[in-house]
Amino acid sequence: MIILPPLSYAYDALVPYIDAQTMEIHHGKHHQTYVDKYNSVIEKYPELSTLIIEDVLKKLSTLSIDEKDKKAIQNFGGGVLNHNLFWSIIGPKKNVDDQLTKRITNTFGSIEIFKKQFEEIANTHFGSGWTWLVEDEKNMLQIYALPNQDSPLSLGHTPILTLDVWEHAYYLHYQNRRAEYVHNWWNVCTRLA
Ligand code: MN3
Repeated sequence: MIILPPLSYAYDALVPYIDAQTMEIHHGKHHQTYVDKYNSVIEKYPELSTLIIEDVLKKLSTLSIDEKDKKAIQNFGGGVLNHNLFWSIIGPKKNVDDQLTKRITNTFGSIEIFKKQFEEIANTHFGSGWTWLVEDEKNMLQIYALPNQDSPLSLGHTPILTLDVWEHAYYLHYQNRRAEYVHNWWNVCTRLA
């Protein structure tokens, strides 16, 4: 049984980039629903319910369980973890990760180039999903988008940064202007300047 982790900042802390009502519904309703639904599927599998979600998702493809439940674990377990990471890398105050900045610069050329590529992938992803900066199996940084609540953990990759591009993440304030949301998001992403 897992519980919804509280945010370490107030719902209105990210204004004007993310509005308070979006934050309240996104954390209090959407994220809570993923927690509840994950609990309801995982309780059928005592051997899985003792594991942390990261470990469940890492071995998801090898599990011999009902396919419908496997899909539910992928969707709801991913939904829980993706949001946990998302809330932890945004906030009202910058807490820049110098080592990550250096790695990104070495890989992509500059932070500006990286941000441009990340935004491009976020803006062109069709439908619901997340944009990811991950460390792949060769310890290289990669940017890509995954649909729905799919987690890079299931590909053997380690998530570093992630941006929620489901409409529920931005629609109240930005409506269809995803690119504006994506561009403004850097202001609240605490890990990069
Ligand atoms: Mn979301």
